[in-house]
Amino acid sequence: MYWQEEQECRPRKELEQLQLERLRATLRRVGKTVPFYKSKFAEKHCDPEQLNTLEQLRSYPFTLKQDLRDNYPYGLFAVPLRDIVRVHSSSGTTGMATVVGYNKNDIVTWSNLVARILCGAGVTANDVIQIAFGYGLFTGGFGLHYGAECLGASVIPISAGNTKRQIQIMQDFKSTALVCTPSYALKMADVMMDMGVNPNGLSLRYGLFGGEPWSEAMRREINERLGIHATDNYGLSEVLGPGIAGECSECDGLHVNEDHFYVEILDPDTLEPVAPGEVGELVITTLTKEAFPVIRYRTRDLTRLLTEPCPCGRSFHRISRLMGRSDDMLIIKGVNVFPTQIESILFDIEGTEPHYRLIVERENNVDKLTIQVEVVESIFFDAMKQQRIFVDAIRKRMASELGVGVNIQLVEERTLERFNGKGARILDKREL
Ligand code: DLL
Repeated sequence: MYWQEEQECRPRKELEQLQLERLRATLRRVGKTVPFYKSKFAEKHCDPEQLNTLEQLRSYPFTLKQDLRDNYPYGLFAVPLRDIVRVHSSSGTTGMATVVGYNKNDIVTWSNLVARILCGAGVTANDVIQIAFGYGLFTGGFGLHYGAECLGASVIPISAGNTKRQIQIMQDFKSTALVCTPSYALKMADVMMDMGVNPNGLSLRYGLFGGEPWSEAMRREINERLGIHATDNYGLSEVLGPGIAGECSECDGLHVNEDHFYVEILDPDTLEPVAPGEVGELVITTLTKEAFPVIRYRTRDLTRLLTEPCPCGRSFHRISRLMGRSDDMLIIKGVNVFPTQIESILFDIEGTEPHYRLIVERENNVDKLTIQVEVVESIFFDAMKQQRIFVDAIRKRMASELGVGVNIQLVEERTLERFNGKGARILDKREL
């Protein structure tokens, strides 16, 4: 149930005191060892010795992805390169790569934090974990791998891709837990069907999915099709990789490993804190990282802070399922639309397949969003009139739930791209 019960269930008062001590130590250290923070702190007259409350962190400067790029590759490291035992890098979808490093202690901490997430999801040392995240500069593969080994589970480091082989191995090696992106889990379900493999005949029981936004409806679909209990876990390479937050078996928000991360949820425009329960941008400060600490890192990920106690007994606050990145948010005719909202609606409509693509164009200065969605054969080949009724129903539902009109284009099953890693379902053709 817990990996580090004492830490995961620590009374909040003690937790906050520990956070304050760790925060002060981190600020003190980066202020001395990282020139970037030293000059930023001086500019804003921030003195870690004067930090007496967690709230006082609000006067400290933010760290942006651009700051990591400007200091490429090692400029923000807080220890000499000889102490670094691992480097990861995120290419991102746009722009230059960012580089992060870990020393020996960081790897031990990271492994334990991922072990907590695995345990929270119900996985134990008796499980056989198939890790179908890419191994390499991406933090997903190695992050989950070390966590699973730390837990004492049997690890199958298969990496992403070669889906038929994944399923063969899943059958032969009796994998009980699958670790990958939710997009890839769906692809596996499709390939199983093609191969005539009945998921109920497998040993699979758990799915730990993360690395990209997904909806509650997609969880239901994956659970049903693979016959598993799927949980969500969140992280980002600039801060750690996986291991920052994960769901317990309640599946009602992701517990943040708050003894290692201090989180703020801020209004992305005013950068002021939003009230608990309100949506805002997640900003994270590391409390224990040695090689690559980050102060007030603006993740661009949007979520809500859930402060009610969880029946699981962990004292850590939760964040709600991530809505997506603020930079993934589509603004269609001035209305903010998240791909995960569209996904939820589509998954709810009988006859659609869980595969879609969003195409955004601008015609005569007016935005146009076309949703291509796969539909089951019977609908695709339906009489024109029936098909029109179906399309109209989806269009109406989208308009009422999203608040903006969209075009719907039905496509035949198996025509849209499938993903081995993070899904890329948006094609924005506008020149903004
Ligand atoms: O995706 C780390 C990770 C690997 C987390 C495996 C969980 C499992 P990056 O490649 O740096 O790191 O991408 C980080 O992915 O800022 C979010 O926008 C998105 N993301 C990650 N997990 C989730 C999630 C890894 N559970 C970026 N829900 C983040 C929604 C997620 N978005």
